[in-house]
Amino acid sequence: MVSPYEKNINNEEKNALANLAVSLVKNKTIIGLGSGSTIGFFLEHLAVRMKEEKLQLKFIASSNKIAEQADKLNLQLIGIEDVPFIDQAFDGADRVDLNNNLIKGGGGSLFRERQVLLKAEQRYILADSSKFTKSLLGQIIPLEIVPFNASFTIKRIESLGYNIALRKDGDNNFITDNGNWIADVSTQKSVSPADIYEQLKLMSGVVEIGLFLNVDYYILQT
Ligand code: ABF
Repeated sequence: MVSPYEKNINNEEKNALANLAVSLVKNKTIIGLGSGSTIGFFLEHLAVRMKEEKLQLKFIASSNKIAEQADKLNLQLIGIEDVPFIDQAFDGADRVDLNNNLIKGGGGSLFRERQVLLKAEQRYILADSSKFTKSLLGQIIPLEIVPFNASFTIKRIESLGYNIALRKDGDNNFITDNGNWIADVSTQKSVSPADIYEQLKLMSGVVEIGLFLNVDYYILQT
């Protein structure tokens, strides 16, 4: 699956971020996991700390992909419905602006990531230097859309002046863990992220938008 966001191949930063985040994990808590490569590093390092310090942690995954990685590390996964809240959530982002507004969804897990973040009491976003940008104006914004009548949903989005491309996974449409599609929307610098959110999030057929605005997250950076 091709994400519209170039990835920072500098894994050194991601590892440093992961280690910083691991040091913030509190024992006997429930940890929410975003998806993405940085959280992959976070899990690997946390598994080491858990063994060394015999930490007792339970995990809620925001994607099948990160759940599989947690499973391989023999971490205890529970369902998001099993608990009334999550103590700490750790996640990544594709872009972070000067006001800590985020673009997320490059990995296609934006709906469940937002659910995990919403349920968490403390929310940490691990962002390497390639993610920071002065503004989110004119960026590509991922949308999760329902396949039923999707061509009409796309036409309605295009009628608002947006260019939109269904994200591919090989020759097929990328399918999210919720059985939906991802549409990457190119936006104009003349339209604010708040207006884009307003226009597109309310559109029938759109499940989630990759704009996380005015959020109270701790941004962990190197
Ligand atoms: C996830 O982290 C997604 O929202 C986003 O696409 C991804 C980017 O992080 P990384 O660069 O670590 O893969 O939360």
